[in-house]
Amino acid sequence: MHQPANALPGHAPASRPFESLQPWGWSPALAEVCQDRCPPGAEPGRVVAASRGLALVQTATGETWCAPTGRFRARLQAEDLTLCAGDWLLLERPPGDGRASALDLLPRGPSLTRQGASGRPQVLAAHLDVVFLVMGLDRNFNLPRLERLLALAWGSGARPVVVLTKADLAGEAGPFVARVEGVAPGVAVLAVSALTETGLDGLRACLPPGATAVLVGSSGAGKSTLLNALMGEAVRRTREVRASDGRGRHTTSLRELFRLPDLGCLIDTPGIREVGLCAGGADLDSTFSDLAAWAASCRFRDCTHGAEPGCAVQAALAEGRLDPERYGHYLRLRREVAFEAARSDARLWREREDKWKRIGKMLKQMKKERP
Ligand SMILES: Nc1nc2c(ncn2[C@@H]2O[C@H](COP(=O)(O)OP(=O)(O)OP(=O)(O)O)[C@@H](O)[C@H]2O)c(=O)[nH]1
Ligand SMILES: [Mg+2]
Ligand SMILES: [Zn+2]
Repeated sequence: MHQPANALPGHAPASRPFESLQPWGWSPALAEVCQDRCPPGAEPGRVVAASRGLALVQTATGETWCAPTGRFRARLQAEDLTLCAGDWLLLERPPGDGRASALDLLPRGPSLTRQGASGRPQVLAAHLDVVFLVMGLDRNFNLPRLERLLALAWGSGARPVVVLTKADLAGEAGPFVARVEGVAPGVAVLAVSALTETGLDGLRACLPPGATAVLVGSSGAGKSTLLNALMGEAVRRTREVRASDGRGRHTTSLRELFRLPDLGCLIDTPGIREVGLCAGGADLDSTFSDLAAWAASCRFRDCTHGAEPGCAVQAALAEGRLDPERYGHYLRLRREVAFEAARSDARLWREREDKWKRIGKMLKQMKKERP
């Protein structure tokens, strides 16, 4: 499946160690952190895929499965972290073929985070340079959903790029591109077809060697098909969308990182059913940068752009410069982020109270034992 970066067995040379990980996204910044945190005998590796506490990791000498040590697992649990594709780990390998142990997680760079089903933030992919927001030019085309994905992508800290796939089905892609540009100020929009291989160079240009991107979008958008086209071989299964409603069949089930020949790394993800926004993972100011620009001249600094006097956003609405529908979407997403922030605050408070209750009980118990 994945080609080892360096086919020779054994450890990388001590001078400029782990250089062979550069095509996998290893950077001087990571090397610096690693120097501080890597215990002797341990080495860094990038998570290619993670599932049920196990991670498939690319190291300087090849691919290996690993599981967190008990101590590291406890830390992950305490900090509410789950390993994900794109993470950088420090691991230790026993001599021979035994399974490696993960010891530590290097601080995550830009990562894509959504509100998980459990009400907790869920990191989908880490150490990203680019987020490809994939939408098909068939019945998959849906601007409100794209706005939500844009909020996540901007929140990641990586660069969002909209990829309109299946351009071969659209006839003229120009009008679609223009509509997307209307809701995505400041974002590059590419129209591509994996079928006819048009526009793929635009994607390649976003992914030089050493860079990492993730493909996100709903099921059936054509994410895995794009990955296969860029890989030059079918590494992932793809399936036609249902004829009845044009929806995908959730063909991809695991988030997985691939190294593209002569390019960077690309993480394919399963179709997102619900794009839940969370307070820490979404960035509405960048998503609605047109509104944010007007908001700067509102009379009140904490203007909510509702009924306040001197509201520049309301003025833009009244003068027809701001589309009422876009304003409505903005309000809806803002409410959602505020709700999730409040919910997460409540959860943190509950956890803190529980912790103090436990400590109180422990103290009582200790007093009983040693009066
Ligand atoms: N005509 C045309 N069809 C495409 C293109 N790209 C993808 N498709 C088709 O769209 C369908 C869905 O593609 P997938 O790549 O499986 O979609 P996905 O986004 O990976 O879906 P999930 O894995 O379920 O999230 C398949 O039948 C593809 O052949 C394209 O550029 N042109
Ligand atoms: Mg897929
Ligand atoms: Zn205002």
